Amino acid sequence: MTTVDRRYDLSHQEFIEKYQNTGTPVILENATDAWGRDKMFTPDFFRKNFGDRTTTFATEQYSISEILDLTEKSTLENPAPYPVKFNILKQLPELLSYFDPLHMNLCTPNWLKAKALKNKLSNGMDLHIGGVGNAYEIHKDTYHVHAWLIQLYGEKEIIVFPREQQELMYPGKSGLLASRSPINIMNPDYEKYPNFKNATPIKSIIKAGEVFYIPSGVWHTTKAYGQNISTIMDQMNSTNFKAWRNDVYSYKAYYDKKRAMIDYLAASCICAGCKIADKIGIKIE
Ligand SMILES: O=C(O)CCC(=O)C(=O)O
Ligand SMILES: [Fe+2]
Repeated sequence: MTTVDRRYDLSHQEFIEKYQNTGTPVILENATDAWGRDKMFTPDFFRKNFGDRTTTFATEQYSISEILDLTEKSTLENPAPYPVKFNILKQLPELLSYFDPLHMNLCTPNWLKAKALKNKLSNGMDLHIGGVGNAYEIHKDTYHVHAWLIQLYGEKEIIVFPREQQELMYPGKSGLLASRSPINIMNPDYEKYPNFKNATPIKSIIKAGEVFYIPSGVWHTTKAYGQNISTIMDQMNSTNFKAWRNDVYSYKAYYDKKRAMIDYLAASCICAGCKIADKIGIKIE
C-alpha cells in the first residue's frame, strides 16, 4: 500500500470485500450524502446550536464556542489545545439526529450498537475541533475497533502507516501503551527514535463530507492546516471481534484478572449473539 484509494459511490458489498475483509484503508468521498446535510456543519452551526456545551481537557474547561475561537486563531507557533474531545453521545446527543442513518449504509453491521454494549467500552463518538498546527498522537485505536473518521467541516490530513511498520513507531510494552507511540509527528526526534526514519507514512487530505476508513490495528495520526471539525465512529463486527475481545480482557486484567475473565465471557456471549443476528438477517446498526 502506497496510497489510499478514493472511492465515490462505493457499494456496501464492495466495501466489505475489498476493504473491510482485507484490512485496507479507503476514503469514501460521498458517504455522508446518505445524511443529506451537505455543507451544514459549519462553525456557525456549532456555535448557534451547541456553543455553550463544555468539556474538560488537561484540567481546563472549554465550551464549543471557546474552542471555535481558539482554533480560528491557531498558529503553528501557538496552536490551539488539541484534541479537546466532546463526547457526542453524552454531551451533544441532539447532533445524532442530523447523522441519519448513522451507518451511512456502509458502516454496518456494527456490533458496538448492540443494546448490551450501550455506553460501554469504546462506544463513544468524539467531536474534534482543530486548527493550524494541531496534530494527534501516533497510535492505533484501543480495542482494535475499525474507525470511521468523518470530516464535517474544513480539511484534515490523515496519515496511516503500513501494518508491517509497527515496530518503527516505538510502541509501549503492554496494555494501552502498546498502541501508543511516543514520537511527535510534528517534530520527530530521530536521535531518540532512529528507526522512525524508515517509516513510510501515507498521507491523504480529506475534506468536508468525506470519510476516512481506518481498519482495526492500522497505525495513524492526523495534522490540521486550517480550522476543521470532524467526528469518529467506531465499528466492531465479525472481522475484528477477536482482537476487540482480547483487548476487553487485557486492559481489565491489568487491574483485576477475575473481573477481566467475566468481561471476556460476557463479550463472547454478546458477539455470539450478534453473529447469529447477522446470519439470520437481524440488523444491529
Ligand atoms: O481526529 C483526529 O485528529 C484523530 C482521531 C483519532 O484517531 C482517534 O480518535 O482515535
Ligand atoms: Fe485513532
